[in-house]
Amino acid sequence: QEVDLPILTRSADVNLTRESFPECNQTRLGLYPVVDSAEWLEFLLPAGVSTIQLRVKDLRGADLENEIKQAVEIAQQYECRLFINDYWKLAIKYGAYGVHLGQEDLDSADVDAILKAGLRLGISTHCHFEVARAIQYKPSYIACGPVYHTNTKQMPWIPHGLDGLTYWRKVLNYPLVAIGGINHERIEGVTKTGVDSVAMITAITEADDPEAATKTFLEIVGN
Ligand code: TZP
Ligand code: MG
Repeated sequence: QEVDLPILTRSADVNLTRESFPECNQTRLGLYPVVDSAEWLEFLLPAGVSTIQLRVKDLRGADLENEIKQAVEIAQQYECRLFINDYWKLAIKYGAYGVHLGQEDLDSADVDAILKAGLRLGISTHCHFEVARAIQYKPSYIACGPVYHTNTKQMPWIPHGLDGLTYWRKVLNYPLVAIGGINHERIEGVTKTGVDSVAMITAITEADDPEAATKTFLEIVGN
């Protein structure tokens, strides 16, 4: 049987603003490369990157810990905001700037411990439900994706496109990171939506000249 579902509308007084969430980081993050080794930090930070994420998926134990420790040391040397993906305990242990968590990580991570230790929190989202859930944690930013199709991560989500991103920008007055399939051709359009930051993996790590690509992206997005 078909049921008429109410259309949910957002009234002006439930606008989600930065001011409603004083815990959120007011800093505009700018270009936000996502890399899988500390070595990438050595390479990209001298080029002017000031926000970066270490997303290691293939190391365990001492190797993993070492990679995180090294990355934190390099980031501190360049006063760069380093978010550690997934490994929030190690991020706390080594004093990273922040932690980036996916929705599945939220089930097990101790978000209070992260925030109490003074680390920032970033959360991945892909739909209304996840955005609503993420906001309850009062993160420093919300990552919204995929903006475009990406080969980097298998996901069941239909890309938002620029229209979707413009929508999120309009309804979320909250630090917003765009991610997914963003490259040279697309970065200007993405930046024009007014997002606070543009995250990229392959457009930087698989560029013929990652340093030159990074510098070009920095000119467009800032840091
Ligand atoms: N989350 C949403 S899209 C994505 C992640 C981790 C992958 C982004 O990689 P790329 O290579 O910039 O499309
Ligand atoms: Mg994760």
